[in-house]
Amino acid sequence: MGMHYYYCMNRSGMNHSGLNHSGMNHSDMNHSGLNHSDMNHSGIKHVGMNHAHPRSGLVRGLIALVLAVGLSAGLTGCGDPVETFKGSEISGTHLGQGFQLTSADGKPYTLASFAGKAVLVFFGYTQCPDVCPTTLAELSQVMKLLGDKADRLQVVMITVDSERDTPEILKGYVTSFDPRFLGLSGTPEQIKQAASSFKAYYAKNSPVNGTYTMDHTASLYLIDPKGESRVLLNNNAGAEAIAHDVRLVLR
Ligand SMILES: [Cu+2]
Repeated sequence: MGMHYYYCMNRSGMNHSGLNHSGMNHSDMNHSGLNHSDMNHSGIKHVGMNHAHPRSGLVRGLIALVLAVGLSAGLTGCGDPVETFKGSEISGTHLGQGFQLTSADGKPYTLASFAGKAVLVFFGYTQCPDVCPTTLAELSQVMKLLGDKADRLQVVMITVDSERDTPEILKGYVTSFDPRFLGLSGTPEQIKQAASSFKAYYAKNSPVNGTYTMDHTASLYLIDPKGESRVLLNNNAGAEAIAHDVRLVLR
């Protein structure tokens, strides 16, 4: 099963073109027409660079395919289109490695804290007028769709607005959508580091009438139970598509 899985990864990993079109499209970057193209492109390049041996991967993938066809019966998997991620594959990018943040109860978290679970990470803030509440509602729907498997998924919202989002406010906000959701915060420096580890963007807008909004990347990052970043999903991908990809990384 392990080997089989590996080949599946390589096969989907070969399709880099998907990232250019659906990976981090600019609608993800919501709120205003900022130019994020540099960041987007570096993220995409990073994906490509990490596939250091595409050719040997291709050869091995083909061998696996021949073996799978030859051995045939009983083996489902690589050839089955149902197993393709709905989001964009980001395996090998190691996005999110190295962050250190804190929950409302003061517990420190890194990606390793979630070992054995799939993790859906996104950046946001509790006073967000539209994108964040919509995303959280969608993710609470994902939890329902997953049924028993929801216990193997951790949804994590990382605040980009530590100025207003105290750990308690953040916790109250995310758990109002699902009591299992986790809000993570940290010092401004830790949040900056977390965002940069995901190649995520955020910025505070100029205050209007005494209040302000934040721009932020709205993509969902799906991490597998081994702590590897696997899929980048649009925040509006839909609960079905998100649940599908979560099930896939939980196999
Ligand atoms: Cu938001």
